[in-house]
Amino acid sequence: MSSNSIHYRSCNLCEAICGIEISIKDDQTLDIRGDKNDPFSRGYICPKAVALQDIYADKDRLRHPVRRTPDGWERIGWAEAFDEIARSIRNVQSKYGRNSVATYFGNPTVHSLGALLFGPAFIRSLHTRNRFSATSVDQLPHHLAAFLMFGHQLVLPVPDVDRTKYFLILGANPAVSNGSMMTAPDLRNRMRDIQVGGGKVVVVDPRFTETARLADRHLFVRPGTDVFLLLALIHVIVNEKLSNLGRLAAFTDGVEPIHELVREFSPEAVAHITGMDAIATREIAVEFASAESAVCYGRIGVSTQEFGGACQWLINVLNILTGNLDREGGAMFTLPAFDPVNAPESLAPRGSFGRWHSRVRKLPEVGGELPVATLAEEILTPGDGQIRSLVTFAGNPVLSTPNGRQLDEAFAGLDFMVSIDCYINETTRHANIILPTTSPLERDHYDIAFHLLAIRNTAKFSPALFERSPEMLHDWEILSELTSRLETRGGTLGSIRRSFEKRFLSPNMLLDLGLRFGPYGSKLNPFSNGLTLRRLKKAAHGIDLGPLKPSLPDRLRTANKRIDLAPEAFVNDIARARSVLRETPADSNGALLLIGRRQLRSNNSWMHNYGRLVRGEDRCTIMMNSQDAASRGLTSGQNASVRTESGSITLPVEVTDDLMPGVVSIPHGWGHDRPGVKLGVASDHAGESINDLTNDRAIDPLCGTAAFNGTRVSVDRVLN
Ligand SMILES: Nc1nc2c(c(=O)[nH]1)N[C@H]1C(S)=C(S)[C@@H](COP(=O)(O)OP(=O)(O)OC[C@H]3O[C@@H](n4cnc5c(=O)[nH]c(N)nc54)[C@H](O)[C@@H]3O)O[C@H]1N2
Ligand SMILES: Nc1nc2c(c(=O)[nH]1)N[C@H]1C(S)=C(S)[C@@H](COP(=O)(O)OP(=O)(O)OC[C@H]3O[C@@H](n4cnc5c(=O)[nH]c(N)nc54)[C@H](O)[C@@H]3O)O[C@H]1N2
Ligand code: SF4
Ligand SMILES: [Mo]
Repeated sequence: MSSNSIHYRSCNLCEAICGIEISIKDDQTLDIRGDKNDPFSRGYICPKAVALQDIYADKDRLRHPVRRTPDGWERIGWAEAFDEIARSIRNVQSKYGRNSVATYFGNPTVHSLGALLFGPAFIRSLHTRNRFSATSVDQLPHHLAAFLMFGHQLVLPVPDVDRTKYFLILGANPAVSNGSMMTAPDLRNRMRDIQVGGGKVVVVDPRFTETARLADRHLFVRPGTDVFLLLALIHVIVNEKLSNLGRLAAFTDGVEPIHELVREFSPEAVAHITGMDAIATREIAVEFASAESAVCYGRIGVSTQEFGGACQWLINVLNILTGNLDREGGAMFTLPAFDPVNAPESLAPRGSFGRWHSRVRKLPEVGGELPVATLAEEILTPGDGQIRSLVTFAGNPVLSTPNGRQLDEAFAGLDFMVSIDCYINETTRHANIILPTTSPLERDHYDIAFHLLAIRNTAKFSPALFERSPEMLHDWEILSELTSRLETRGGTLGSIRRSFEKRFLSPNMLLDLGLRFGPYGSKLNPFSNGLTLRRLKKAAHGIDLGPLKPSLPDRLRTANKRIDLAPEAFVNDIARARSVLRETPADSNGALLLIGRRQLRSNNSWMHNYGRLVRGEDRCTIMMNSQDAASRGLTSGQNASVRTESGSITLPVEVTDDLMPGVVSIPHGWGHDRPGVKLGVASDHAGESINDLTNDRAIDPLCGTAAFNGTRVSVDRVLN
């Protein structure tokens, strides 16, 4: 415990980065509250923050490296573990080539300062093209659109929520998820403020969500068809001559091709595909274009579908054509104190697309990685370049990527697997060695990623609350050790370098450099009062650096410093939408369209082992509309069998007209009853995995992102 008995930090569990105040109670448990003096989160927290202490105290959390043996897991020392890992990976690579080793980095990577700073070098040290991450089941379309339009995959527009007069939300439920690719703690109140200020919030979602309840208007859309809605909105804006780029016109190319592109996509022409009323679509287009300021924001609902890439591109196009990019109340660019956009390429590359392709399905790399939807077949398909060995870091792809059962089978056949993770879970149970990392309260933290996506310019440093126990290592120490062992420079040189790095290249050193040379920094000038890590540390509640400011064309990283509104890859991709428009719709044959949903007391697959978060009713249910339930003789509480070509699961039904007819919803991240999982509480609340149903072949063919939304399922009553 730090000398001060009240401790301030940010919660690192989701993207909202809420400020928290922690004190230790007499019984040694922690009292975790919202920090009212955090200028950004203003005292807001969700129930997960309180569970930060449960992660720290969880007896299932690994506290030393373990090795899998025929008789179960055995404790091993760090040196032994590192030796064996380096030797095994080198063996596989010398036998089968560099690409025979793959990496998968999961979501908590982005919530760890050390992992973000030391992960890239580790991945490079393996010299493999088989790099995977949760990005390709998540926000990859945002990066591709940013790279192709603005010249850098991290030049990401963020909705200026606090000043907008019209907030159009597609496929996001920030009232539960607390926002994503938009760091905005307490979004519920921020949404209310939009309304109080005379603005409007409109939600388009196949479910009448918790966010939709707070909005002025909600419209159902058939899953996977938002690209048609977006094309129709732009069609109306172009046809009604409502387009007005304002100052963006001076540095935007490709307006004409967009006019051409949307011609045949009138609201009337697409209504049978989207299921949306054409008049309502026209109204929204006109309102959006005429609002004093407006911003369209789309998230998981529109990213993880067959047109995910095109959707994120068209969202930018809609914002740009109405002059709402880079203007107050529109979609703006954050200028963080540690600015990854100006960091060295080795840390934050500009981006890339299609430089190489996957071996089996020939899917393109995006930003140096391949779509995880192809990982299983790259392991299971024999031949040159087959993946034989895998390193996972903070990821649980068995539960979080499509067709998880197939991946389970693939992992079981690997020659060697190592997981850097805190638990023995559905994925890591296949590892030969698991290296555990310290938990959030044991490490210093700064949100490199989320200060970049924040709706205000802010900075906050979170010191560790607890000393880590001497036998534990931080994630960056593990990554750094593995990097130096795997790089060819072994021997004495390697060990000198290693000890130099450990002393001088800690995450805090790098952070200090990044802050000093960032946009608010002091550089190396001792007389400057610019930002340094020392100054940031003094501001225990964080620093507010003000509202977002217009920054174009400066912030663009395209070679000509202009926006490309119509990148060829995206424009060509609309050919697919055109052919759908011309097809006669296929009969659904009684199939329903499956979508996901997030839940407040959950966090992807890994927070179900904390009693306070899982108590109460079973949350892993299939929600369905009353018509669809009735026609199958189903009522709430009964079990339904849900089937696809990937597999089948059985789970309780929750009948609700919050869902559009023809659509069903299952939360992801459940399914903890696989053999060998060592999660006591989670196994008692196992639920079923939606990704036992999803299909690894269902992707956005443009960029390989998994197309979870709109999976066709059949649902039947189970006679119990
Ligand atoms: N069907 C469907 N599937 C989805 C989604 C969906 O909406 N629907 N959402 C997708 C999205 S957006 C995401 S981001 C992915 C998430 O997918 P993943 O990133 O693969 O999975 P997580 O559930 O986040 O698992 C995190 C893992 O990190 C470990 N961990 C936690 N903290 C730490 C740490 O500090 N260090 C280390 N080394 N390990 C740690 C946990 O034990 C766990 O094993 O799931 C995706 N899958
Ligand atoms: N409590 C909690 N918070 C989380 C997480 C969590 O697991 N639990 N996960 C975190 C992560 S990793 C992420 S990436 C973010 C995600 O943040 P969000 O994107 O806000 O997450 P979701 O709640 O899944 O919202 C997606 C919405 O899309 C809708 N949808 C599904 N298909 C379609 C479609 O085809 N079209 C449209 N228009 N809508 C569709 C769904 O009904 C749902 O309401 O949340 C983060 N925050
Ligand atoms: S909203 Fe996210 S950051 Fe805020 S307390 Fe909850 S989990 Fe933590
Ligand atoms: Mo995510």
